[in-house]
Amino acid sequence: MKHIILIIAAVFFGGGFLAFHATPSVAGETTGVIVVDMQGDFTTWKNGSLAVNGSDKAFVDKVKAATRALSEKGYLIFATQDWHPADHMSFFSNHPGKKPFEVIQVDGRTQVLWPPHCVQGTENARVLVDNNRFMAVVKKGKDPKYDSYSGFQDDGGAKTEMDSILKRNGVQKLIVYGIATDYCVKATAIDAVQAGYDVTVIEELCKGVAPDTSVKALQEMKDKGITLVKALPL
Ligand code: VGL
Ligand code: ZN
Repeated sequence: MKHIILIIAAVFFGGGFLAFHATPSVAGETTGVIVVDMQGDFTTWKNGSLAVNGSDKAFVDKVKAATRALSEKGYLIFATQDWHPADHMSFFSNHPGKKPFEVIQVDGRTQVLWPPHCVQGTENARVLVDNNRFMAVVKKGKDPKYDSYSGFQDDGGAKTEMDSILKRNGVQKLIVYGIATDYCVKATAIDAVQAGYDVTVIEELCKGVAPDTSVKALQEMKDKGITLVKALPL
């Protein structure tokens, strides 16, 4: 009986040991992946209210395939999810007389007024990549008073649980991609590099709201020390 328990324990802990070492890491550096805001409302595929150019089914399928491949190689996969209450301050409809994409000042901050999108509990707020791939899905933009492009913190400075979840999992390097290049991908990647992570953004797995702001966003990320690669080196 004792032997059987020992064998079971050895198999169990041995398996855990192998699984741990199967995680891609160089000199103890664990790499995580943040899949940013892959939600129906940002895609043309799902007729989203804030559909970003080029976010058709083929693009979403490419992101899904890349995420699956990274997951199967043992990378730790995380996601962000834009998750707004209906009375969110970023919706133009909550500002009488304002139009979609108008820019206003709120407490000294520049705010783009968006069409209502990613309203909590709605079909198009769902993350389009299979949920069982993720170690954690970090919701953001829940406070009606603040927008939150970054997966790490909102515009009022309130932190999400992203940094502590990554730290708890030993993550030091991050691969970041998703929607939108010029807003949530940019803000998440920049906050990640500022929090001390080594960050790589995969360009072909991102789509932007507008070409000019997307070009600027890529340059800004590069200037902040983020590595840009066209495609996954897989
Ligand atoms: C985003 C605009 C408003 C994004 C979120 O995911 O980039 N953009 N909310
Ligand atoms: Zn939003």
